[in-house]
Amino acid sequence: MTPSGETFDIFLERVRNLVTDWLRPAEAQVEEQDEVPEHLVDRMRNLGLFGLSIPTEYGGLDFNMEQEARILFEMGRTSPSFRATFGTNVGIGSQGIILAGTDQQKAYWLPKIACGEILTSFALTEAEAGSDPGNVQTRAVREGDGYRLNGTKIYITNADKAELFTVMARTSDAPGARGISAFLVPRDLPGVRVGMPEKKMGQRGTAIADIHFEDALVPAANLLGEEGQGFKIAMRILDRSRLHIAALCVGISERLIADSVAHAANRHQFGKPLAEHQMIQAMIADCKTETLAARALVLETARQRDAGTDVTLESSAAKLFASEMVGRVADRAVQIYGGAGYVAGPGIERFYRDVRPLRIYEGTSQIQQIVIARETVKRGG
Ligand code: COS
Repeated sequence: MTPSGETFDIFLERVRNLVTDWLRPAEAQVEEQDEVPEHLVDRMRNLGLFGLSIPTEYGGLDFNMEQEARILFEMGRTSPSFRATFGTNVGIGSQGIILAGTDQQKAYWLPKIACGEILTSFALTEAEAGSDPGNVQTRAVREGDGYRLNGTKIYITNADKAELFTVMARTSDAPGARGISAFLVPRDLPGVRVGMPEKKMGQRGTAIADIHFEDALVPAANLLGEEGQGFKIAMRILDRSRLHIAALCVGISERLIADSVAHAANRHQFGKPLAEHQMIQAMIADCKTETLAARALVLETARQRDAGTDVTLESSAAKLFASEMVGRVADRAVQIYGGAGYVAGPGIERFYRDVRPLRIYEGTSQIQQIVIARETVKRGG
């Protein structure tokens, strides 16, 4: 039940309608203007999407991971930039507070995050630390009742608009992961500067930008958890967000299959619809089979997580499989559409570009393979 007494199924129906009636018709506009229109952000906000994972006592909907995955399946059926508007608030920008925040930090920040009053970002990546977060060079040096923060983060999603950053910074010379701490850094703190959004391959409408910390004095009360726990906090945030991204991949794949099938039914070659040509059918069959497998893996992992099981391995497996899978599906969709898949009109080439970073952010496919292999060895099979 949502706080307004709706069942989850009714909520899901409302998400589906939002996607069909409002978001899909605006896809070309978002692409052209590189911006999600504010009235559509308002619709997502009013539905409660910014706080779907946040406990109800802080104004969120407190949906579990399986419910979140089902919402992502629906959101995947449109431009991933819509999902990105609230994705950081639901996951990487808020989960540090939920996992390790003090009562005061939770009470102060979570209500603003849940209702979408503020946007949040997760600031881990640096020039020499992306896949290797143990090498974070941003420094937080203890000074009086705070920390002096210096360093630069790069490629930070939603940094252009976010008002709160979860920042990983080095607080000691302890080797690798052990010297890293997590901080809540408000954007308006003197010494915090956000760079210009990057020009990028896809996902227009979502900005990624640098954040520069130049002698920013962060109050000690903004430390998340204890000193030296930042790496583990980041890993736990990513464990969760990898599953969130995997669910998004499934939704996008389902959209691409629906579009491809519609196109294949309507376009005729050699006197019959494309859908009746066996080589096209083989591509449709592969897309569908892999998507069903990814969907099942995501849902099963989400259920296990909701039951309290450690799903580090399974989240990485879901992210690896689903993000690689949606890349193949987008490639086949272009192939099924032929020339129409290469030109801008039907939006297939846009998805082809939009799905590419899914194999990179929240951990590359190669990082997921490392996690899966290590965990498998640890578990003995
Ligand atoms: N949950 C909780 N703790 C974890 C963890 C997890 N998922 N993964 C690792 N840890 C802990 C380890 O147990 C270890 O603790 P101890 O020092 O107490 O033994 C500590 O963290 C360091 O772990 P490890 O030695 O395995 O760290 P590595 O530097 O070898 O890195 C990987 C491990 C590769 C898994 C990690 O660096 C990673 O996930 N990298 C990708 C990061 C990423 O996704 N970046 C994308 C940009 S952010 S959008």
